[in-house]
Amino acid sequence: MSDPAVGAMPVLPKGLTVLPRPTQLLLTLTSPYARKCRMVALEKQLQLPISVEPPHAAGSRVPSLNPLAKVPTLLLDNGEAVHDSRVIVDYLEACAPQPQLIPSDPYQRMEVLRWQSVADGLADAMVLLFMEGQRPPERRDPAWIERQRAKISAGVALLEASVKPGQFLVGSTLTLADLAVVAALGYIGLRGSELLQEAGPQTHGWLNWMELRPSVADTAPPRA
Ligand SMILES: N[C@@H](CCC(=O)N[C@@H](CS)C(=O)NCC(=O)O)C(=O)O
Repeated sequence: MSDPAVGAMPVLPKGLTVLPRPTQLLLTLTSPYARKCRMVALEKQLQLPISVEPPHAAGSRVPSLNPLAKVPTLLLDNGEAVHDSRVIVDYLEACAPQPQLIPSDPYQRMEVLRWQSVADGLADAMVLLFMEGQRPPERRDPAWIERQRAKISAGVALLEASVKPGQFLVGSTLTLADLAVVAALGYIGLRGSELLQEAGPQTHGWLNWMELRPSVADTAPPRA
């Protein structure tokens, strides 16, 4: 099957756009990286079916599709898999350029991708903290835990100095930066709510404001 040009992508009656290749996003509902991809798809009104497949669950297709055995993994109709979340959002942006979430201007583009890097790094630190917390208490490493907590505290402090309720992080429109930061803060709230409490009024106000967006509200991680 040959790919139709992006401009020729059919628009579904509901206003949803289909990707050039029918796809399925393999994920867990708590993954902040997967949530980022889902928010991007929703903002672009892309039809993106999901399949909940924890990488290490029996029967999960993820390990056979992604050598890193991580979610999100985007499965294309030709059997190819796209990973990780940064590559997936870049692909979604290329397939559906509107609304533009990664600016063309080189400086703004760098700013957006730098925020994505901070946000994903915060999520990485929170994942490591969570996994450390799953180990028996006597096998936990306090210095390692402290190092991850310090990264989260520094990131949260940077956000407190950078966000303002009612304002996007880069430029005057929504970008991937905002969605990546929402995903990271949402995951910190889920797994380490005391660390999110450390965030100041600007961050909480900004998060409340972002949560008014359907793409953000509709992808909130389920509480265990
Ligand atoms: N850098 C990756 C991170 C993905 C990741 O770490 N996903 C976690 C779930 S939140 C995972 O699949 N972990 C399973 C494992 O590491 O084996 C991305 O942006 O997609």
